[in-house]
Amino acid sequence: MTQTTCILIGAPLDCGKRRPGCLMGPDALRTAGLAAALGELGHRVEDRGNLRPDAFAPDDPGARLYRRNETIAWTELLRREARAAMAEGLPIFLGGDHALSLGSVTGVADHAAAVGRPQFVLWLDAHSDIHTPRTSDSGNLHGTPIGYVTGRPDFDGFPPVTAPVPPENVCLIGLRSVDPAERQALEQSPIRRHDMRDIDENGIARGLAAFLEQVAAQNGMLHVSLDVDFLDPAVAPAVGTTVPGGATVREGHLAMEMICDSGLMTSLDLVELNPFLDERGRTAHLLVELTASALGRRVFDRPTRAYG
Ligand code: EXY
Ligand code: MN
Ligand code: MN
Ligand code: MN
Repeated sequence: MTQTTCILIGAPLDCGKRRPGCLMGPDALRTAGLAAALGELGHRVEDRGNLRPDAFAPDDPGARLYRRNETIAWTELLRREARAAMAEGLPIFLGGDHALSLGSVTGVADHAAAVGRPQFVLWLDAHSDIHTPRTSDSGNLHGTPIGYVTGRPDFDGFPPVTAPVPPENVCLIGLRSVDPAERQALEQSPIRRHDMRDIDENGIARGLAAFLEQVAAQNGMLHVSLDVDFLDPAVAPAVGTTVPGGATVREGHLAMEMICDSGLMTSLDLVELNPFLDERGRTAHLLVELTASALGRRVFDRPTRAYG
């Protein structure tokens, strides 16, 4: 693939859920060799270090929404950083839990709106993350980014979403844990969704290829959000929200290789890595390998598949 400027943005945000540890994610990804792997593929790699949010009002530990003020501060910061990085290269957001995407996705969508192109989002996750603060029964904001970026209501105090991602531009792949309120929202939504049964029956390539065709046909920008729990916990144990029956290593690589072949990816999140739960760094290493596949690593070159 063509040389890309990969901008690594560390976001040690750990406020989207109760179980701590994702704050170590950016450094685990660095330790697992992310920059070197991308450099070996011929890309320019710029590591911007770890972000730190501005001061925020203390969160009430007993509040229904967990660490809301802190999440808002991260959202504002990440949105700004994402918007700026989009003008300079391909940002790779090193999480941090999935609340990171409230900021990364709104920031890249702001950029897409500014350049007059539609924004698309590919969400690789066991969960649909489409709650709003009102529907979430856990109060954990890492379960809400799809709700936020598509413009669902009730995100009081959060930055207004001025460039919402149209639900028909979102594709969820890997689903196997969906709360009743999320299921209801999805059933009324044009969001594309592929649960694990769909992957079992049709393979991961079919739904993904159809989505990539849609992105290409509209000259879209593609944000890919990779949650560790998309993968089966047997191969990716370092995540607090394991759900058995996830994607295999091969399905993960095929998805990443197809994304690479499409030439459509313009930004990437690597989220929910909790190094405290890892086994000798194997999950961090797998994320590095998958990212390398998304950015051109191949056993053999193949004729590139044209989309659109
Ligand atoms: N749906 C559940 C909740 O709202 O608490 C679980 C959310 C897990 C979200 C992980 C990051 O993908
Ligand atoms: Mn998630
Ligand atoms: Mn998840
Ligand atoms: Mn829930």
